[in-house]
Amino acid sequence: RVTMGVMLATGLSAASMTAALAQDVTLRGASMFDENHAFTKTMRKFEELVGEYYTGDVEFDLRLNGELGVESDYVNFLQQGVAIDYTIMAPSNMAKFAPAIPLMDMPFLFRDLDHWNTVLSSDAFGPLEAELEKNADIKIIGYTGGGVRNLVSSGPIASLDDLAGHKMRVMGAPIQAKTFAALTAAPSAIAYNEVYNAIQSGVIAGFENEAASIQNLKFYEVAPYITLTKHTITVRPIVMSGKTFRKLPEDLQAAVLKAGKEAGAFGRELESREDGLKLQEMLDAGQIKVQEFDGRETLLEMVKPVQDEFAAEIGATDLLATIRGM
Ligand code: MAV
Repeated sequence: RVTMGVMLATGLSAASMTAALAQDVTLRGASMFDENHAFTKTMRKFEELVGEYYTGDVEFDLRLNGELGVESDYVNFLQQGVAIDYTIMAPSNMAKFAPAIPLMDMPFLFRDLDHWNTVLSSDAFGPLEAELEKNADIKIIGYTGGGVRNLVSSGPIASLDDLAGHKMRVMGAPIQAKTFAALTAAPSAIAYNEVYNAIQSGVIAGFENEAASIQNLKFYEVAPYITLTKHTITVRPIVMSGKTFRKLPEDLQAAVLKAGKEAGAFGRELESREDGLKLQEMLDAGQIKVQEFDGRETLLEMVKPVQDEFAAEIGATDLLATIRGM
């Protein structure tokens, strides 16, 4: 770290001293949740690790509880380089800037947790990251996630018959709506912070989500039925605005990349381990009713053509084949 003393001794001007001092950086992050959610814990880990790896001064200002909105807002902020510098985000919430990115969190992409782990520890998603950087100027610095998404609804859904015409909220990527439409449900894209009210007022009968978030935002109060379709194991990039990243001193950039990668690994282990426990906690507390879905294998067959069509549309047929073959 360059100190004033060093600068004086080496004859640096007052102007460059001011410039060096002004490099003290504050990075603002956003979470839709409180301190107990795996995403918030992962961002706290990221902050801690950056602090460890960077010798300069860097501060973090993480805004919790959706103070700065939801992911569909965050993606605009990051793209414009305003309001926030980093967050954790569902690929499907970045679709409007990068049409290929929702392949990462497409339902039924992963067979199981092993497959998910294998894909995430490879560089298979490289081309999708490149598209995001080019189109949205958003940089993926790590991957967290590991929650299993299930149907969450105000009434029971036991089988395909109950799913027919089921009014449910999906994330704003076209592939999400197409997938659930292929399963005969009636999906609509609604902002995450409107879901609770939409269910409560009967506009929709449910949505789909993972245990950590159902618990943190108390969705069970309006939608206590969890149907174990286990259709998605979440992939959640830790992202930074390219506009922020480029402004950072080089050694801080290096610290951010290293910390992002490691915080991601921390978050994946945490959320995948806690997923079943959180379901059990809600069950024990009498907050949810959990049931199996009769005919999960059929769902897989129904969505495969939709996946193939989407991959062809975004020029990712080979990539999808590679991921399926891993
Ligand atoms: C969960 O809270 C998370 O997976 C988050 O990343 C998503 O944006 C959200 O669900 C959602 O369904 O929009």
